[in-house]
Amino acid sequence: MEQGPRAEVNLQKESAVLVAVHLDGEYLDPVDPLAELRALADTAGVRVVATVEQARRQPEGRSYIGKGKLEELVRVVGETGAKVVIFDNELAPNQIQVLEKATSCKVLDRSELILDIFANRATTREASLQVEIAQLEYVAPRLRAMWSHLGQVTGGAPVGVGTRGPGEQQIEIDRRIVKRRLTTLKRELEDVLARRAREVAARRAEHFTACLVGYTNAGKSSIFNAVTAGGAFANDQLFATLMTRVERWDLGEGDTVLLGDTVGFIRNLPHHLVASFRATLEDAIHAHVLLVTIDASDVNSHQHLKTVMEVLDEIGATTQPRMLVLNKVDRLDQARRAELLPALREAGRVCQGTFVVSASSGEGLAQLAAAVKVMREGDVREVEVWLPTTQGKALDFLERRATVLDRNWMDDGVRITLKVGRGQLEQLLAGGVPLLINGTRGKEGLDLAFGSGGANNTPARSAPPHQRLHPK
Ligand SMILES: Nc1nc2c(ncn2[C@@H]2O[C@H](COP(=O)(O)OP(=O)(O)OP(=O)(O)O)[C@@H](O)[C@H]2O)c(=O)[nH]1
Ligand SMILES: [Mg+2]
Repeated sequence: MEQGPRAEVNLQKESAVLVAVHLDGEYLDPVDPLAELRALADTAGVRVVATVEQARRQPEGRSYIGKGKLEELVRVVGETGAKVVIFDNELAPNQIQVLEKATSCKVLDRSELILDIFANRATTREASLQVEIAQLEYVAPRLRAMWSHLGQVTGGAPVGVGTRGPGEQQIEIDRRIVKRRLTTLKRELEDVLARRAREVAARRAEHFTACLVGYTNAGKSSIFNAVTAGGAFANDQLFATLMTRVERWDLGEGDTVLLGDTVGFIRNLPHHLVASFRATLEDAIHAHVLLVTIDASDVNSHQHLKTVMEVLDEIGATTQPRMLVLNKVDRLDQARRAELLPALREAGRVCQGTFVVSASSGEGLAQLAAAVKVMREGDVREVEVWLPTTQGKALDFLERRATVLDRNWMDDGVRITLKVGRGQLEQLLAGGVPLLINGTRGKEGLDLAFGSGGANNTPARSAPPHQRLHPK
């Protein structure tokens, strides 16, 4: 059976030509426009043998690159014996077809390459599900014929770029098979999503959660490992982390919060991938505070920050405060620090505070912890709280987390005068503890004592004159 060029190629260890078309008005890495694609190729295990670049106002309709450039590409492929051509740009299915015919090579675009990396990294059922859905949605429409084997796909084995089946001469795509498979996968993912949402909600109600988010390779897992018991895989490659990890973070004086480490973002992240990775990013979406981590030593740090902010908005992580964490500053000398950091600080001014850190040397991590602590506590005030004696756990929580000034035991409850942060009381209320705060029940009492609005540092309205603390 004749095989098309896309059929038998496995990306790992394959030799590839990288192609980048720089379109008018598009962002361009000023130092090395192909650096990120090369890093992605490297991560996928591809051996880069040549690069071809072209500047164009807009893509050529049929083959994306111009006629002369295509001839050059064909020549380079012939000379190097490359098996794969990887474009930095997003290609339409018919363009892929034209390019494959001309070069007799498998042609991929950047999104497919990213999907391939994710497919190879996915180690959990959840990650595999998400990758396979993204691949079916993104890759399937671009292939002319390869789905005959899908009927035999079992157990969600990812239909990877490298495992593509029969080539162009084979039967037409059976879209019904793809659709059926997608329905099954999505149903399974829904279950995973629902379970994960419940887990995250439970965690959030019980603990203050901070989440590291940021560009891939920024050092999120390294920070995570430096401040928690660790266990996250940190490596100098893109997308080292695919699944969220959550650990306790000791902020000092026995004060702990939960810290999440998440999958990294990248410019032009395939849309389907963002959508299907929602489950993984659930922790980020619902975290109390986001630690937006940037590699300050990367020449593209500004662009990275912009991308991260956009992706956060896209996934709906919009309500909580963001803190800007500028990592890897050990790589910057004093002059570079003075030059770079103020500009990054300015670019991240929507964030509540900027922290200059190094996961390697530990610099700045204590300040970061202190700031998270302040954020968690929110506004600290002296209040009187009543809670039923049955709420032993909540009482224990207050004893540990707040400064108790006085306590009075009554028949059915205990009245405590304490200095406490809004955040702690919010946490107890969210957990269903029936508190009276300065004599008023629940959220209303909280707003009267601390000021309404819920955000930290909101000025308090003056608390009403102290009323009866006891409910009766
Ligand atoms: N010099 C220096 N290198 C760092 C620092 N933090 C992380 N690195 C290195 O940067 C690389 C990436 O670190 P990771 O912690 O895996 O980055 P990440 O943000 O988790 O990356 P992904 O999971 O791929 O999104 C590793 O080689 C780390 O050793 C730092 O503060 N200074
Ligand atoms: Mg990581």
